[in-house]
Amino acid sequence: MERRSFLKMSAAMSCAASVVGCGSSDTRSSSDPEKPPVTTTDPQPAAEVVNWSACLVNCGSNCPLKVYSKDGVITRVSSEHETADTYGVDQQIRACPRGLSMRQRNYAPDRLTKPMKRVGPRGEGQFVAITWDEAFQEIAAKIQQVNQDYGPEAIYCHYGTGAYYGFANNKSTWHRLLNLTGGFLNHHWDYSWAGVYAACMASYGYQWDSIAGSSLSEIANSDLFVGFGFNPNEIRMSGSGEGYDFVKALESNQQNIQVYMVDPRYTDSMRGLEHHWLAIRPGTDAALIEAVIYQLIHSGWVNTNAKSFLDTYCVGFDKASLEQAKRDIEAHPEPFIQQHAQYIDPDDNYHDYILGLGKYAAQGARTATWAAAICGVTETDIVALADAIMTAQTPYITAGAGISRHANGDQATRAVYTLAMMTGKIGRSGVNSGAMPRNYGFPMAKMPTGTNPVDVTIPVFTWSDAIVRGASFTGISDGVRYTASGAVENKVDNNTAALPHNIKMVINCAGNALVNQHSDSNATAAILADESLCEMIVVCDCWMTPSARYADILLPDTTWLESEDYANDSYASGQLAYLTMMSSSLKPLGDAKSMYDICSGIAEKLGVQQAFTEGRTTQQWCEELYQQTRAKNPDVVMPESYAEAQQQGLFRKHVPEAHIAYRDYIQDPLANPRQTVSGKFEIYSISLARKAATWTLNAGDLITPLPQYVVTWDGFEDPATRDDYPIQLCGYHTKGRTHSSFHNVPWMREAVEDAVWLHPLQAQERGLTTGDRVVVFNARGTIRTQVKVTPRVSPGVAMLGQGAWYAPSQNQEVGPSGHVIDTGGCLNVLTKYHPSPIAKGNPQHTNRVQIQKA
Ligand SMILES: Nc1nc2c(c(=O)[nH]1)N[C@H]1C(S)=C(S)[C@@H](COP(=O)(O)OP(=O)(O)OC[C@H]3O[C@@H](n4cnc5c(=O)[nH]c(N)nc54)[C@H](O)[C@@H]3O)O[C@H]1N2
Ligand SMILES: Nc1nc2c(c(=O)[nH]1)N[C@H]1C(S)=C(S)[C@@H](COP(=O)(O)OP(=O)(O)OC[C@H]3O[C@@H](n4cnc5c(=O)[nH]c(N)nc54)[C@H](O)[C@@H]3O)O[C@H]1N2
Ligand code: SF4
Ligand SMILES: [Mo]
Repeated sequence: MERRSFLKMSAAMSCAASVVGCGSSDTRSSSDPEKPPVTTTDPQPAAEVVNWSACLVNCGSNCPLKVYSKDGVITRVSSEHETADTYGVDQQIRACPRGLSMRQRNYAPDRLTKPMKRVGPRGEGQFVAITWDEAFQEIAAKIQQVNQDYGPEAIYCHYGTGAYYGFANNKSTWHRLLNLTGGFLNHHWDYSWAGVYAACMASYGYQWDSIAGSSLSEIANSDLFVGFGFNPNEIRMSGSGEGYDFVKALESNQQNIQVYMVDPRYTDSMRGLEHHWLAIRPGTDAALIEAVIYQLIHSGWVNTNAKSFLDTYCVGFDKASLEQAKRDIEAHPEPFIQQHAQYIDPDDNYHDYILGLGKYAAQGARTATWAAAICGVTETDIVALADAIMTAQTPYITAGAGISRHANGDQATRAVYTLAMMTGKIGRSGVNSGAMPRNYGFPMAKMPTGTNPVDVTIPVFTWSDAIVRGASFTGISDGVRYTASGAVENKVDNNTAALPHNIKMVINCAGNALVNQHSDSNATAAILADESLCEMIVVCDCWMTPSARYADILLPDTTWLESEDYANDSYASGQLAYLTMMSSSLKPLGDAKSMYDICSGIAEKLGVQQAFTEGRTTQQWCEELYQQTRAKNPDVVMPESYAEAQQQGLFRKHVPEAHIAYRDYIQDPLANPRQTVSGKFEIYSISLARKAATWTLNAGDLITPLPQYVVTWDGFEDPATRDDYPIQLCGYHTKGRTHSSFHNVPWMREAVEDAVWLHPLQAQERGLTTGDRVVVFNARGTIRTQVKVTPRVSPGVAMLGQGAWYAPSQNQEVGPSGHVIDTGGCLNVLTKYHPSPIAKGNPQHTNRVQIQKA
């Protein structure tokens, strides 16, 4: 892309984002792009060549990129634009501005070019260059020593979503290596969806049903759309992404659809597409939903319209339903299921809970008046939403994962599922279960990782605590699980799983979740800085990120554009599937090596190189895996060899049939039982009833079998923090970055400037106007950033895009919290390390803060 058109586009994007001051973006955008290194003095200019590569960041699309270069140096990066661009036939898989900024990212001044070893105190960022041989030797020696002194459970391979290669990705390489040397501690869940998975297992029985809702294209057949924290136009921005699918489905809708969006922020997924924006307070969706359901029950609508659905397909609506479930489970032939009967309390049913009857008489009814005071949505709007749901024949209800990344987010997600059940219409065309829509990926072969001799995993969010006290982690206190999965998922956490040791070695590859993306950055940094706790940290990245500064050994990886590999369309590219066979004409910067070559080098030092490589080079593996991929896709015309496929670059596949959630179960519930304890949809989760009775919870946490709104730490109603920190601060995934990725690209910082969004009421109280420098703080830390005053956020709420790079003040300036100010504006300086009650997931959107002029 031409520099000028990029600037125009970034200016347009800046205005669309309504960040600060977009009046004169064209003239402000005067910074020159990075100068790529000059590698030739040849007076005869080299010809420009083009290679297919891909953007392998974690936004769910892996857009193909066309990389133009001369003599091994990138000249420009463009997108796929060869086709006629007919939606659903040959639509262009256009990259967003992040992918298109890859030239600047590739040559960023903070690129890592040599293996390095820490010299100063850990975290201070002082390194010396070492040879690859020294790096391999040190890492291999430490793997052996930690294995001997503690055991393989003390070697933890961390989460990292920066490089979705088909071949040399971090799991295929590092997991394969470590499985050959005694094993390692792995994690279950991810930072994205931990609470969603746990919610889905409790309500619908199966983790992966959480991303198998009805296809977005089914919105075309729907007469009501209700989205909770649903923002595909900022989080799935690819030409093949869900954002485009969503807009197209609305465009082709002939059902006079009404669109309700429930979000504390007016997002780009609205822009007038919505009829109603319900500006909710973060963390209060369950209260809103309870009041909507109160309208459904109290009006008699449920009795007439949904009761037979609830009786046939669900457990827990009323006392009779739970009494029946108790009898059925007492008579169940499988002892594990049978023992759950003791935990079922028929008085704890949803009907009584919502109407404030029986056991819940003292609590009172969940009326619109009650909910409005909590969630900030007016009574009138709550009643109108309930009316819309009662009128609709084909309600499509869905939720993004933002609502789950909260203190009680597991249950907020269950509340959405329950709302979908209460409509009594799941299984029809146009209707959804509340889950995220199903997407299709291009089937692709990967290098096998082997079997991990370590048979326990920890919830991903708990790794930092496992460095401090992992040896006391058990299944019932910290969510440790055996590695069994699949049909027994509801059973695996009812076990005696325990961790034998604290984590002593961390391998962090293609991730910035050591300090930046994990919660409570200041406290986490202190844990990492203590060399007596974690004895070695290995980081493999392409740039000097905040997490890379905490490395003992720092390994420079080649970038996507420098790699020979392949990638599919990842996990959120809607109903188009594709495969990019990547090639490169670039000279990798410095001594960077691929993850495959890095792990192969370590494998040699550990005497397992042959087993690791099976004697194959990268090219040979790609050829082998290409052939396997080809065999998996007989419907796609693919050339004979990997090399020819690299020339062609891109392979597409349309997925013909839309998915309708639970159609099979609704048609024949006995033949298609759910994997819940009862085999049905559970409004009252029987496995949660067991957990509520048997788990050891953190102070203040609560597990309820029903999806209840509860008052949480740092929530809207939290009595402990609401006076000192009167503003609710909620994060979101900004289009200016993918998490922390692309933060170091000046073009992107210019296009979407970081700013904390604040409602005019709170701004006025503080004398703040757009562009003012502010400090945002709570008991955990202080960040400094700028403010954007806008009615695009709920009153009393501040919103901040997550992922800015943690940068504690170099001259040790201390903020109102008593901590060194983070001048980078990293949201995680303010987030709490407090795993959610059920999933033990990351509640990073639940925060309370104070904001002042800096
Ligand atoms: N541009 C961009 N795209 C991305 C990413 C990125 O960083 N940048 N990250 C990718 C990844 S890995 C993931 S997991 C997904 C994340 O996608 P999501 O999990 O959907 O993203 P979030 O931005 O956290 O939340 C979505 C919306 O929920 C709203 N929200 C937050 N709290 C609440 C609440 O309590 N109630 C309601 N009703 N709404 C709430 C937010 O304002 C936001 O608009 O995005 C992916 N795509
Ligand atoms: N406060 C708050 N925190 C959050 C979230 C939130 O909503 N709020 N969201 C959470 C979610 S959903 C997620 S998924 C996580 C994401 O957390 P991460 O998985 O850490 O994602 P990124 O920040 O994108 O980091 C990717 C890393 O990979 C590196 N990288 C890129 N390309 C390559 C490569 O080719 N090779 C190697 N070796 N490295 C490469 C990048 O430089 C970067 O350091 O963050 C979580 N953190
Ligand atoms: S939409 Fe996602 S995969 Fe595509 S270019 Fe943008 S960040 Fe990369
Ligand atoms: Mo994520």
